[in-house]
Amino acid sequence: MKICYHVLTLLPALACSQLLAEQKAIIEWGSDAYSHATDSSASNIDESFIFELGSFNSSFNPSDRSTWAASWNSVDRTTFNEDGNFFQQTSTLDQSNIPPSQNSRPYIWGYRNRDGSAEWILLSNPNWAWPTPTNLNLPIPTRFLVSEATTIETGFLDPTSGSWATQQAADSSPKISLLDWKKLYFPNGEESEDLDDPDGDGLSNRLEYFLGSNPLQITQEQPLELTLEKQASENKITVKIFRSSSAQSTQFSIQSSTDLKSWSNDHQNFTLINESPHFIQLEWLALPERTKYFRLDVGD
Ligand SMILES: [Ca+2]
Repeated sequence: MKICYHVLTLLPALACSQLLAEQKAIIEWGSDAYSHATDSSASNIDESFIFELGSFNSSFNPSDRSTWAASWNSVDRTTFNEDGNFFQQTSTLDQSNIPPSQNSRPYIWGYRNRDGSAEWILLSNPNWAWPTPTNLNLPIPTRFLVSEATTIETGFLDPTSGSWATQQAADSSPKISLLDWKKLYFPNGEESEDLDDPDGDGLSNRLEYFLGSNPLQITQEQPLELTLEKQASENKITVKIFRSSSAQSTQFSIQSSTDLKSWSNDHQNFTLINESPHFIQLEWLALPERTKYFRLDVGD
């Protein structure tokens, strides 16, 4: 009330904005439970899939998939519930998070958060609409449902049977920040620091984010794949580092040790030989040593 009074006195036009700032729009979005949802290899979609509600800005060109991620404005996201075979989220929009391009239609973009290939479904309906800054009063309930989508930019949807599937796609899945990624797994502001390891698998939250693994479920896969090829006078050490295509650019380095106590940064000795959004492969021609341990250090 103090703010309203202050604004009313000095700048009457802004008083309305202040009042509107208190309005909120509620959007329920998702898929029907127990729908038949599969990936492009006809395997059931699992919790490695993330679904986002958002819109594209004006540079969105449906025929150029490589630009999609850069044009994407994410409003909210959720993971797929593989027990019930659905995803569902209730998002609250106010002045702070209405998509910047209000004329752009809402889209639901589903993608696999960890895999050797990009899998997407991107769908919408011309009747779906965002609230506007001057009218946040959407009908209650406002629902954007997969079963009602009519525009499929990639993926498949069969409204008659309720089936839908993701599709192989060019590789530019949306990026997610470490902070937003943590909100997915610790939604109610639960404390979990970047270096915490709530599932006790030896991988910190920051490393799980880098790998695209679930921080609440023990990860079996090793983040590093190490091979040694003995040559005449030197050893060829190859390191393959797996990473999530959804993680934003993250600093990492390879460290080595001969006693597991003192570690030195060996990153500068490695040469990049292969790279994809899902892995990095490096090589080092090193002088033979008896035993050497390697570890991956992921920074901020
Ligand atoms: Ca962990």
